[in-house]
Amino acid sequence: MRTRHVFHAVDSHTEGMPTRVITGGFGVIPGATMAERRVHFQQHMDQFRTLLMYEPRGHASMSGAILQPPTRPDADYGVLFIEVSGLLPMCGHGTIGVATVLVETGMVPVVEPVTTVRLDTPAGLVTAEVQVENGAATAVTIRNVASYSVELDSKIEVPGWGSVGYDLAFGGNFYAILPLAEFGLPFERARKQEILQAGLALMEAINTSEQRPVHPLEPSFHSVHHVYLAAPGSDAAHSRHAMAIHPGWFDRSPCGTGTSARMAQLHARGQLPLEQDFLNESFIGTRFIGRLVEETEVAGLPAVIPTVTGRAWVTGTAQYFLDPTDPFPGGFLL
Ligand code: PYC
Repeated sequence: MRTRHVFHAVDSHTEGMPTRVITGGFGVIPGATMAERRVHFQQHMDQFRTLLMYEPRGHASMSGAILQPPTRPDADYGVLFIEVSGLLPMCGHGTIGVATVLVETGMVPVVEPVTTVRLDTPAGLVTAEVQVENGAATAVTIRNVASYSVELDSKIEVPGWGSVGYDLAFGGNFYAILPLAEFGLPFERARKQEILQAGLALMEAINTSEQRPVHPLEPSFHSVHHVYLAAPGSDAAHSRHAMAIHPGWFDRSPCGTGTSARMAQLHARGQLPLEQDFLNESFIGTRFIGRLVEETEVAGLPAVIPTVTGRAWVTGTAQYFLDPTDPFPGGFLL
């Protein structure tokens, strides 16, 4: 056996969506904040993301998180979120996976019945309250970063689909939110290819127009890579959706940052007050419970603080290698 690198991983899934938690192998990534470390990683280290996420070590819907020392004194760990799509400013299912792994491996001091884990993410401090019973993490509630509605009732011309109406919100990533019916498609997994194509076409249209969003406080957070396509009958109490994600996959989980953006959008529409449960269901039928707990602002824009509750399970541990003769040092996708 020969290897240039060894990456230590604890694999998990959150309501069906994988989080490969990289617990060792990177050392400290340069940057004074996790947002700076994210940019450094994008510019100088992206081949390790593709090595760990793409085939043959991962797959076309793979997702993970790299643990780091925190860059701020009020956090326990720093986290970078990696996916086939790139590096996310924040990831809800990933945070639930990380918190579960930290508790179940004893990487944080475990207190029953609730262990609090404070994570330094590129988008800001996110706390996770982990319910613990006999050493097992049974549920995790994250308090997410400030989320806000960017636009309501926007319209854009989408090649092949005509004029499409959508709302846009930030919940740690930017989300276009619209009823799937805008594309005239039924909410059926058998139609997933058309649903995905519609979501990707909308992202492309927004990102190549003046409607491409940029976060007012952090210009490295920009563009729409996620489209929340709501099922018929979805409302502010219970919403089902298919989450189309760049470059071409669906979230298996109900998407924590998408749940946060959806709640910010419903709040801006006057449909979801504070302290009311919001049940958000994924394309495969798994569920998160969201709640808005505070009103705040982001650069003068009205914003809300969401919490999201879900569950994760540890699925295994691994060491990933890179043999010096491996013809695919950055992996590949078909
Ligand atoms: O849970 O926030 C989330 C997420 C983002 C992309 C996939 N899942």
